[in-house]
Amino acid sequence: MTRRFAPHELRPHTALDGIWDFAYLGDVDTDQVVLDSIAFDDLMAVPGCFDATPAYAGRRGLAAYRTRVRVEAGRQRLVFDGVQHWCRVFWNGEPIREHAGGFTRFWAETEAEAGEAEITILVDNRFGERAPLHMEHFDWYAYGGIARSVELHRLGEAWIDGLAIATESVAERRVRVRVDYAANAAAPLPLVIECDGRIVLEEQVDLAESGSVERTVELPWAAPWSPSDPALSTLSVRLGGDDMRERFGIRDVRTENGRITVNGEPVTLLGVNRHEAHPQFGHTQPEALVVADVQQLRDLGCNFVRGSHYPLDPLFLDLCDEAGILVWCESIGWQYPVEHLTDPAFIDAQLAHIDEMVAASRNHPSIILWGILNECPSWSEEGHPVYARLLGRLRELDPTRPVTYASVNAHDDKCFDLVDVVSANTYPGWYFGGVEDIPGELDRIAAHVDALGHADKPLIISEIGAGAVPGHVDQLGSLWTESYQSDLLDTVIGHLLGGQDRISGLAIWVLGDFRTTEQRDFLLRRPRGVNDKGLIDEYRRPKQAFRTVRQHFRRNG
Ligand code: ADA
Repeated sequence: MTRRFAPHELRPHTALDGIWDFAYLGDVDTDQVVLDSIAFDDLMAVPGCFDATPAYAGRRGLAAYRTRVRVEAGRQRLVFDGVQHWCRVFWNGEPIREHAGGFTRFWAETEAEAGEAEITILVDNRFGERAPLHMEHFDWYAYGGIARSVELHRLGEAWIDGLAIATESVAERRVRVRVDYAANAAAPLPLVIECDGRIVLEEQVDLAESGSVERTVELPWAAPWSPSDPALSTLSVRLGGDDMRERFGIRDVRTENGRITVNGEPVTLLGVNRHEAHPQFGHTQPEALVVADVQQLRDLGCNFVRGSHYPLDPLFLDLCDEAGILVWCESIGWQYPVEHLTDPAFIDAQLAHIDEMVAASRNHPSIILWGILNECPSWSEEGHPVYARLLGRLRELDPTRPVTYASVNAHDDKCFDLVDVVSANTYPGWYFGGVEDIPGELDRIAAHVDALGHADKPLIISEIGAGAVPGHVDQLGSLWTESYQSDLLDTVIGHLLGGQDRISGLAIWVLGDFRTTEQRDFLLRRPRGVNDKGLIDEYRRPKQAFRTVRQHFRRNG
């Protein structure tokens, strides 16, 4: 998997990205599939989304991927960075893991003999009970496949499962390091922590069969990370013969007096929402695409991006760390119905997904906010305990970052008491009212949130925007023209930056156009089958609004 630093120097590992054997099996019963009888009659790129390729465009069903790899004897760990959206993993024909939910890292383990091993993955992009996090009505196309990278790791007598690096004091350059490990047997082993090439801790630790070791280290040479000066450090942990490295930044995020602060400095968030989607690659993010997207974010003058509506590609986060772009990272969700939200299987799947999101992304200094459940029933009585549980899990896993969710209707929300940052999606001038109603609506949201008793919490407009069919213009500047979208966003930003100081963050909906669901009622509201509220189209060509937003953001950034 392409990262901007090497996560392991000692641990033997092999990238399995490349061209795999492929078979599209269709709408079959997964449990009836006999691996030996699968005719692998095609090839597929890994990472890649099979239903974004011309041969399988739009198909929903089961697909089989197969590759072979030579291994040395011992414990093998297959690391998947994201498979859409349900899979069963086989090692030499034996099932070793099932996983539900796309966009997050998970692994499958087995003990193996030396020699050639055959890895087969059944990947299902159908909707249903097996993948309760993904629903057909979501306003984006749920592409399927091994969408992110795959690696094979060989584990020894003891191994590191994860590192959690949290700033304790920016002034004293002090960080807390937690090493999660597992071992074949309880035993003492040497632990070495090195940062930026300097050894900061060396000791012998008594390991149990699994557990965590926590230590505090000071890094006096390390500069703090901030949006204007995104200084990064690399920390390397060696435990016996295994190692893991993470890149991080010393920084502190808080909410104080209605503002988000980074290292004590209030920030005004100016940015966009971004989907990880492309007509040719689906949810897969080729390096060239990620680099280009970050270039466009920088060109726009953004200091903020909301990863709508699922956990983000690790390379994108690496590049945001380097660019000093602040990130809202959220678990998957889009207008789940109340019944879905209260289903225990769904809640378990969300909790597992949140655990995976935090484990994979927690060390990125660019992430300043965790989010959940975009536009779900936070207006309902049933929603409150679910929001409390999921936000509680986030706080438990990571008490260092504020938590939020994007409310579908701030005027009728029942969960603002549970968050650190209040976030409201609103579409004045598009789904209701005209452009002239925008300032009043934004002010009304702010007044309502304050009246509820949350005046001390930062307030973000987490979505606002208008559709624009690329290249469409008319004399009237009517709906769907590039000029209507541009005028609407000009009004939004003009108001937010024109003297009001209650709302301190904006994520425009959306950076780029993207394909929506196949559901007919939705398609009738989405010309070309595309959500075209992008500042750029799905091939990243700028619309008029891109230039309008850039002028504002650059002037104020
Ligand atoms: C919602 C939703 C977005 C998108 C948007 C729109 O606010 O959160 O994902 O669907 O509406 O374009 O209507």
